[in-house]
Amino acid sequence: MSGSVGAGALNLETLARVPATHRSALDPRALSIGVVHLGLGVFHRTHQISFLERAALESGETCWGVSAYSERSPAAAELLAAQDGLYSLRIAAPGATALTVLSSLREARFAPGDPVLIERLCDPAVALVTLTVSEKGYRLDPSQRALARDDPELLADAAGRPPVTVVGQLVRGLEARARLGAPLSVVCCDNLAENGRLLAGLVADFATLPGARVDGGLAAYLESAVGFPSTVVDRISPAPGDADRAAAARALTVADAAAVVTEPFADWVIEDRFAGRRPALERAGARLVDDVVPYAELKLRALNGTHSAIAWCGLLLGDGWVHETLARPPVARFVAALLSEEIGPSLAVPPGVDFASYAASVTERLANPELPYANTQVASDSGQKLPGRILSTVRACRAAGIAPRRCALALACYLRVALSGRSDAGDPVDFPDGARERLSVAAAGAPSSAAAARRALSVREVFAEDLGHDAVFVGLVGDALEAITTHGLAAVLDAE
Ligand code: CS2
Repeated sequence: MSGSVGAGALNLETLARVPATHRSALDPRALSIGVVHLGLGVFHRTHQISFLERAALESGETCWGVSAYSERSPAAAELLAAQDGLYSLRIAAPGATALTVLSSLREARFAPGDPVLIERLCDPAVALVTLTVSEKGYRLDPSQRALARDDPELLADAAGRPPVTVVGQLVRGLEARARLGAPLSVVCCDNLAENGRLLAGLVADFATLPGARVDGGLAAYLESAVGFPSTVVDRISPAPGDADRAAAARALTVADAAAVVTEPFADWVIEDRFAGRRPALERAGARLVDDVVPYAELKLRALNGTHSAIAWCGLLLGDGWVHETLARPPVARFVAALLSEEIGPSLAVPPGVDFASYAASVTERLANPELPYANTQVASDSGQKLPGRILSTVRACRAAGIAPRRCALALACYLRVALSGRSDAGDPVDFPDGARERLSVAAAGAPSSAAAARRALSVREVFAEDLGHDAVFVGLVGDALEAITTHGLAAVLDAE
């Protein structure tokens, strides 16, 4: 990677000027590439890179440097390429902070159409592919856990152009690698239930898209030499801001445009289904287990479900940040009840986990004032996030005979802010979420909140077939939406 962007910027040459306390003990120049990563966002930098860095330090292996690709825009890849892959990770907690330049990111490029990505995927020295492309990045029909078969980009990739979609890139890389036969582990690190199984299904599905041209050898290779372990990833990592970059520059004495910030907590639970070699991730604290499903359900429903619920409440209440919303006693009470009366009792917790302690740690982490997380960031792509985070609890509650009242109130908050685009005080609220338009079209002209809820819940792409036909659930959401619309969320929460 080439690089300096100026004497004052972090890169391999200026690294020597960074105070030793802020440098990793791992020499970036000594690392060779063994990992390909798709989705070069903040979370990759705070999570997988930090596990790989620790694993390399603990094991002494220098063969797990990362070649990472941004997917949506070239911006992150350009920033990191200009810094020779170097960036600082700050860990922020009340009363403690640590800031270190990590070494493991060795190459940063823009994926769509890049032939180097396919070359890397065929390199026998690469044994691991990790992905953090967000729920949206897989181009799913969310209610089906399958590819959206009418997605024009997927169809164009399937017909054989240089791939622009994530699944298209994986398929083309795997197709080429199949000729080599070298094993590979593809590790999905997005917040989706049974994410490895899901991704394996999407890769297989690609060949069935209309007009798809896929090499006949791929299926046998997938079967015999490619592992798709499911995972659970956890580390709260907000989008960094100017103040974070300024703090990094002060500590490092050189500018770091790719600086990121995260919390002390980090978890990576991985199903032990690798194919071939892998980094010693367990030496970095990753947990290798036979079955990730209970861990995934716990994390998606208790942490992410709560996060989303707080964010929707916060947007209606006019708050910018998650910790600010959670500091409101009525919201804290609502969240506690959501966890203890609906999420906890409808969940099969993993062996050895005490749900009440887990729930307490979740609320403590989300309340961390040192790590402001924007309500709009959590609310983005809500339509894609809802099924695993909230609807799973709704279904489990219905099956267990529990009335999902708090889930219904959370969803009503989402519908209220998504449909109105305003806070309760009437201020405009905006967040990117493809489902909003569909829901607005469905609910347009509804004569009452109950009718708006009924129509919105019949949007199959978000709520699947079952929930729109569940009269009890539709009634709960309708009542909650009516109450919020009439009295405002603050009054509704006060009366809870
Ligand atoms: C958040 C997650 O933005 C969001 O949707 O709920 O990114 C959350 O911070 C992580 O999953 C924590 O591990």
